[in-house]
Amino acid sequence: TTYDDCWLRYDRVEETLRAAYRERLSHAYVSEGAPELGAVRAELRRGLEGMLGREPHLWQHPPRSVDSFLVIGHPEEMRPISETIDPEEAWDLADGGFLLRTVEWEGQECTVLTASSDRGLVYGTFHLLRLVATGEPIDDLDVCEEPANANRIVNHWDNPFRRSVERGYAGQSIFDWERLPDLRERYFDYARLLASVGIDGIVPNNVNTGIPPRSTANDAVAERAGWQLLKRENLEKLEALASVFRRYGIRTYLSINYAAPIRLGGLDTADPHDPEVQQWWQDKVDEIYEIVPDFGGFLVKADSEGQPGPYDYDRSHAEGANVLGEAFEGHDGRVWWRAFVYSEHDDRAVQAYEAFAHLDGEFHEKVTVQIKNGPIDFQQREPVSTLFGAMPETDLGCELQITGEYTGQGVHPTSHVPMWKEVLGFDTHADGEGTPVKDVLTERDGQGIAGVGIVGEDPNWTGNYLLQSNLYGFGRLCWNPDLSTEEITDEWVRQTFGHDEAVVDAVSEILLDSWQACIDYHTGGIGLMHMMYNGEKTLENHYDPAPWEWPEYHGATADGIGVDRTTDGSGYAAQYREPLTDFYDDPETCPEELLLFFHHLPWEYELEDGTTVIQRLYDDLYAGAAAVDELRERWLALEGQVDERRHRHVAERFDEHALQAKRWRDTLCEYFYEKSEIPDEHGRVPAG
Ligand code: BDP
Repeated sequence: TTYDDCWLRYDRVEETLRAAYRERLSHAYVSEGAPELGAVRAELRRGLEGMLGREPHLWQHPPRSVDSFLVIGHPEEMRPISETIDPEEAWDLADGGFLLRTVEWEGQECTVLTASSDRGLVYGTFHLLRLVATGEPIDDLDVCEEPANANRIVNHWDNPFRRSVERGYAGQSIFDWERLPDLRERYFDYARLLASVGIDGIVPNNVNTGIPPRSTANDAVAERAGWQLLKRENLEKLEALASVFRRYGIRTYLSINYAAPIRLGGLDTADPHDPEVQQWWQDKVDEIYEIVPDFGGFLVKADSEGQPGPYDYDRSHAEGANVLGEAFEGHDGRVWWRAFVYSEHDDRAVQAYEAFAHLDGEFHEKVTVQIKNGPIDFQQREPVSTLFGAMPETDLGCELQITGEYTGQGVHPTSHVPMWKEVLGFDTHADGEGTPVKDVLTERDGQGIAGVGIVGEDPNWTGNYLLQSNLYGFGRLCWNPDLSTEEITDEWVRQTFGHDEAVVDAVSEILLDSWQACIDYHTGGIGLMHMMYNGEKTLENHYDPAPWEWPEYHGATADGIGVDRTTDGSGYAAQYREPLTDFYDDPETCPEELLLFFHHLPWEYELEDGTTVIQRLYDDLYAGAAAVDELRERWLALEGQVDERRHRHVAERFDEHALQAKRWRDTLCEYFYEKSEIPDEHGRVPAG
């Protein structure tokens, strides 16, 4: 292919291991039936041929002349399965779960893969192939896996027809609506990548379905914006796309525009209380299911950044969402309603909670409220959104950003995995101590995790080869939030770069250290954020430093820095459950990494180790830029050990990364010096 295989390279496994795998996997008896099973057979052929040097022999009955074989099918379906595994075990698993077990059957050794859903068999197949790719033994398997999160969705911010990707840094959109229903090879490969890590849904179009805010798009372009995917001719295109993803157990969704009853339906209102509007949505949803029978549902950005919504009719977000939720009654799909809504409050951190928390219990059962991980906007590090602890009666979903809008975009190889671990592990205290976000998200079937997509048309999919690890890690964590960052990173590196220990160590260390470095040079490590350049109109860059642009987010003045978000300040801290409020309210107990998010402190306020705030900021900014130099050195040292194409590509990005980290360091140091008039103890600021 002309583009990269990412972690599905299926490189030949070391000769010493090959025989053992061949013994077990050269013969496979695979159920025929659902389209997913075609995907299973195709993947087995491709994976095993690559890794073991020959395609497996596929049987339609148990092979008799061999000592050992692989068998894949539903419980009770085939004798080597029904006679060795209690079907209840498989039926009891969550949708997508599977069992992978070594058993003896009529004198033969069988590797059995069984699941109650076709999707589960797809996941189990990828799991087995991953074991081979990572060099794990498979002679005595006893694996029982099921997804922790019921929904694991990628939200593409792709603008259909124009093929641009909002916050995409890897080229244009892979989805070619002009040509659909014609299919591209790339759809199949993308579906394989997603299914291999357990993703079960995609929203192929941007949440900005109207003319994107601040865009200079003319009317002709606006006519082609995402809202019009609800037209019948486009739904037929959607079904073509869905037919590919369905083979891999992935359901297709749509971002919709709240004013669609007006724009498409010719009504003069989109008021959710209007019976004609209700009927219009009902008819539209029914029509979609006629065309796309496994349609996943709607994603909605309403009353946010220029998009229409229920506020236009003085209705609440619950009233707004429920008209859509009702339209999904009787269908196997639902509405993902984003909580990314601003309000009147001066402090942006306070706003989403203000708009949503009081609506707990009012949402229709077919509605999920999708909350960004933090209260601001996908910053390098944020406290966890207060909403996760505030809406026990509502199906909540968590929105993460796979693409690196604020973490170095397609250039800096910042791993988001440790950040996501921190978010999912955060104790909300919603139901007393020990109610982490990951548990809040897994109470009911209408919940889950959404990630803002990262892929584009670039040959490497993600802008920088190393950033493929974020798509991989996103899926793995949605499947199992208890996997450690180290485990996920190790799996990804081995499948992507092979098993040379020097390479595995170096690449893993680069990724494991990348997030802290990113925080340090972008913000210093004590809770500042949102100091990036926004740019003029359509040129929203979010990449370069510009701390003077949004002073309200860092609060630097002559006397100190940080924003008072305590109970007596903006009140954000008071939105948490106790004891979190007290904990954040007091600068003595507030964790240092979030200190300036919650507190405005004098420049010479002493931190625990005796350093002053201003000195710590200088030190962190310098440490961050130095860390990037070191990451770059580690990568450069791999020359000759990683193929030249990938090595050179990543090295070039590191050159730019190292410059950009210093640009951030110097811009921020200078700015903080101007405000504080306190020089660096080590003579670095002000510069020479
Ligand atoms: C911001 C992005 C903007 C998105 C918005 C959103 O800069 O492009 O449209 O979030 O999430 O982070 O809707």
